[in-house]
Amino acid sequence: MLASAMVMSMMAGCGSSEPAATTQPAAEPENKTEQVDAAIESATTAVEESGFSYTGEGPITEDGGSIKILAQTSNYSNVDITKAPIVLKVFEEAGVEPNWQLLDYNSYEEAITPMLSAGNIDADIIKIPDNDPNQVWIKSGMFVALDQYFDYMPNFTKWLSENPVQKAELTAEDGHIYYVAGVNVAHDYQPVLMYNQVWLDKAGKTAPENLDDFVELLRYFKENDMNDNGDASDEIPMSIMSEFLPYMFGPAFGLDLVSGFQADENGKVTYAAADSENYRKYLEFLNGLYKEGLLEVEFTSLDRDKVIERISNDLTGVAFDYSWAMSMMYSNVLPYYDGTAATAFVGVKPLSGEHEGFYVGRNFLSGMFGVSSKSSQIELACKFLDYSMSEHCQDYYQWGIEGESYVVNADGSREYTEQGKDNDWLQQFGINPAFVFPAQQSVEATDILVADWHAKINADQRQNVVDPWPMIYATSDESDTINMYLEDIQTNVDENATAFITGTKDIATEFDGYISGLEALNLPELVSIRQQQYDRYLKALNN
Ligand SMILES: [Ca+2]
Repeated sequence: MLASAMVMSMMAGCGSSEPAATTQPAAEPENKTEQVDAAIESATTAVEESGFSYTGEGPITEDGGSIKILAQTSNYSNVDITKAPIVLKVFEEAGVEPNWQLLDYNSYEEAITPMLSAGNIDADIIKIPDNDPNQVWIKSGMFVALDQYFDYMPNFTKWLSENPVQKAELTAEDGHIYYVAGVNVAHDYQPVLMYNQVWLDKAGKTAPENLDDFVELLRYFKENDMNDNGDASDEIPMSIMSEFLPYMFGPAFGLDLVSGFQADENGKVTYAAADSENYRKYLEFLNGLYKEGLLEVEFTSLDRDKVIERISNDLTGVAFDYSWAMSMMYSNVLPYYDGTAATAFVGVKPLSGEHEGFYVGRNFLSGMFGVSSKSSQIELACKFLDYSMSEHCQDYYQWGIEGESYVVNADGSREYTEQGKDNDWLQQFGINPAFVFPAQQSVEATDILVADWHAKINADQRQNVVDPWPMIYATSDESDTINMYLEDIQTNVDENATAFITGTKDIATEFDGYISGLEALNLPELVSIRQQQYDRYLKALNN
């Protein structure tokens, strides 16, 4: 099998034409995405010597062959992704055989990074361990500029045309695109503020929309016997893991502390935790909650298991976590949950203060795949990668195969079959195979997995979710400076935040020293780099 696969791949290699040099691009184009745009516009369907042409549907070739893929195993240890029917279906329709090199999901980055650094990889398609933020692999020349093969990538070029933000993010500093990316659900099912609806009703209140009403509600929860056990002192008004405090309260002060860097409407970049006015107010607010016992003493050591334990004992009224937790981990453990929103932990609008609240989403792009410049069959690899990201295949990734994992109802809606509702079975079937293909997550398929009321809350809150700091490739100078300074700054910010909130540092007398401390750690230089990067991003986006 292996020998014949090798012969096939060598034969296929004979027919491949030499691509133009990619490591020495011409002068920087006026507009960053100019080259990519030109490549999209001029892309035609390549017709091969045999007369076969790939138009975006399977098969991708009439000659068979195999594709060597270096990627990850499933994150489910009992799933062999190479045997998953969905994955096999993609190869079957493409008309090629898989030749896998899969590394363990949990140690992928550690295992593949030295291989990439040494450049001794024999694969056609490679899943990179991160998003290559500093263009390390791009600059190594290890990956082909895909825009030079857009004649073979009709699905990818269509997707780029329809997604200008992601196109701008994927365009490297040299104006080329090197990776096909998977796509996260990024504005849906993100971290959200949740209340115990039964406690809210008992208090005769609706969900607060501003900080003042929120504090009033916490006081009410603290002072009253919300769980009706005859003891008015065992209630913990809110149970928030410390990493979610910036998500929950930063926006009311106009701060995206989750991304760290943020740009205002004029494109001016600042560092949120160095905002001498708003960040100070944020710390004063949290310090106030702490002093009053509304933010508990152990907030830094609270983990999700403890939150779940409290909720199962009906001890707490407010939570903040990934939306997923709402019906899947929190509501379902409440003693009186009956499957309806009236007895659940329910997600609500973000809190507002002097600034209108928002939720911070995440980046859409994830899981990047490139074609090796050492591949003996670059065109075939580009076609396979293109086919594997087509809408047709995304439908497999999100739903599986009709009649097996899902059925189509008379009204055209879909639902998972009984087997499809069994997560273990569905994982073995190969649902969302982002370990090996550029898979795109789907909101619709997620809606079906959660309670109906939960899907409705998600749809209501989508409008309040904003993009985080965009993914922007760094130049090597920029990445050197970022690597040198950013980690120390982040550590300093985290340590000081805890000290100011708990009062071991005094905001009135020590906050100015904190700000000048950040300057001494070279924050201004970092902000000017982020400004430079953001300007590049805007230029690519506004093309
Ligand atoms: Ca009580």
